[in-house]
Amino acid sequence: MPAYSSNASLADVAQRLGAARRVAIFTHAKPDGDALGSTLALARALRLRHIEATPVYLPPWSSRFDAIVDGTPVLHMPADPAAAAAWLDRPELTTADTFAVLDTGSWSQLSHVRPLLEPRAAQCVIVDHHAHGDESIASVRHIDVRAASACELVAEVCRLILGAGAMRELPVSVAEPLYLGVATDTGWFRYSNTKPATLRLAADLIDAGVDHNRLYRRIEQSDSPRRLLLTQRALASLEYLAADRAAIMSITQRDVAECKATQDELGGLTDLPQSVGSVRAVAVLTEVEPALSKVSFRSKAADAGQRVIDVNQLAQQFGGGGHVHAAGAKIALPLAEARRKVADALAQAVSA
Ligand SMILES: [Mn+2]
Repeated sequence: MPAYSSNASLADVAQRLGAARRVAIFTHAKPDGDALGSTLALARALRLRHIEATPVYLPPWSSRFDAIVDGTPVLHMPADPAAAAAWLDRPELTTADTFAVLDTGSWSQLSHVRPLLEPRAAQCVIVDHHAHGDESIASVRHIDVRAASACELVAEVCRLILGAGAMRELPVSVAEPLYLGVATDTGWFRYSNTKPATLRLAADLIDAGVDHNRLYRRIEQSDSPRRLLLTQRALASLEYLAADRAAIMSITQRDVAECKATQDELGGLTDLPQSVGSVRAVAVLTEVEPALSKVSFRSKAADAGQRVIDVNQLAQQFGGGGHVHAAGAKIALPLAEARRKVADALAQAVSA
């Protein structure tokens, strides 16, 4: 695995971005709350300093985030690869003097914008909390795997850019997306990555005026009726492995079609099997195409005397990656075959 580490402080990053004139901000494909929150907070902080900053989102986009974006200028890249390639010629992108990549540092997550970013590495800044990535993307990098979310790091960058004495002095327009990332990447403060500093930052952001329950309703309580039907299909496919120590589920394209669901309604299904006491790790597969499947892995933190189940390692066996307790991969196999291979690897991981 090539090296992926910091060569700059958050103050260096803030100084670099604060000196820019026009900034294009990128994050991983299929943005989650942390990806959206970190990019939106940075764009709003820079705009308050009269720097033209534009977040760019790679599909698929979750419509529940529209209420969070709330009029801030953002760009959505077209899903069609040919259209996406032509789209990269937009002046907002080609005339930017600085590029920021947040909550990822991996070409595999940025493949559609690689032709734009690769020749501009000298003008590019990464702020990330993932364990693996490609240093070649950016000449300025701040990578901290101890951070529970990219927003924990970007909060400090925003504070410095705005010259705020404390986080609770941030404008609410910046504090709100930061809170979104801090909350969602910690499973609303339930996951093992939640630290005292995470909760202190969240408290400061609420002091800054964030309506945390409104955010919770927008993000966690806004599913369509179809989504619960899809959950029913996933549960119908549930199987326990290795004496109930792991659980696996899968969703077919037919399930998605029959429930009239959309791609962005597939996330979060990994939470359900983790409600079972004996289950230590979970895999959920989705059929992307007849010969392409996607798998999401989750594992619970180890209790005293238990071995850590590293799903990042498990995902790497399938050409993917992520974090110790949350990772994923794309597998070029039909769903049934992918499910058998994942089941074997998962059973071994929780038994070994
Ligand atoms: Mn993140």
